[in-house]
Amino acid sequence: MILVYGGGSFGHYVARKYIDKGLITDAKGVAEIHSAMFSLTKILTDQFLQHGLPIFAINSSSSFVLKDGDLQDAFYEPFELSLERGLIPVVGGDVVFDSSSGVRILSGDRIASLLAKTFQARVLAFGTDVDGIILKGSTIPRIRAKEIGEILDHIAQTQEDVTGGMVGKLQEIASYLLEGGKFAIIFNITRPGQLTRLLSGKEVLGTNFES
Ligand code: IP8
Repeated sequence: MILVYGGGSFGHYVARKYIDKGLITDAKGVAEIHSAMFSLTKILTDQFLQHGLPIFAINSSSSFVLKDGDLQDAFYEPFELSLERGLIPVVGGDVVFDSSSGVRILSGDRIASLLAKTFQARVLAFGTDVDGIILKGSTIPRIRAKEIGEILDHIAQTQEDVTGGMVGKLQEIASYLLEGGKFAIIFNITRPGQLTRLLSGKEVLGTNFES
């Protein structure tokens, strides 16, 4: 298992102050966002350690470099080696360098999809605080890759999240499935037992995505 987390009230709150057309050019802003994500990483890793779990934080700013917003370089070896050595790698959305200019936010959603593709994950699972994609009050149980465009027309873009919220997740899932990914799910990680069920291969309440 590789864990990926988003910016939540740490990264997005600070990033909103500095981001302009996807770029952060103010060095102080870059440092502040990075530091906010460090604080979140510390809280997360402390929680895992308190439960006796060998969590191992990997810095996304040192693992990924973009060019014009697209992935230019990725250093996956620390992920591979930590899995091999019995550690649980964890990485978060963060500021990453763009070799063309400035610094951009690389979302946890994008990182999760890159890692799932690279390590041929059984499932790319997005744990959220809702029961999946909800339209007219009900969770859509299954969506095929080709239907995602139509679903996107009905989903509202959030202002709080600099990387697109649920829209960003759907776009990421669409390209993951297009690039050969097998299975993705958006589920409610705040419901007790759901993650355990998912990791044991059992069905959970959520929206399942297949190519
Ligand atoms: O919440 C964004 O990650 P996301 C990280 O996965 C920052 O989009 C720094 C806002």
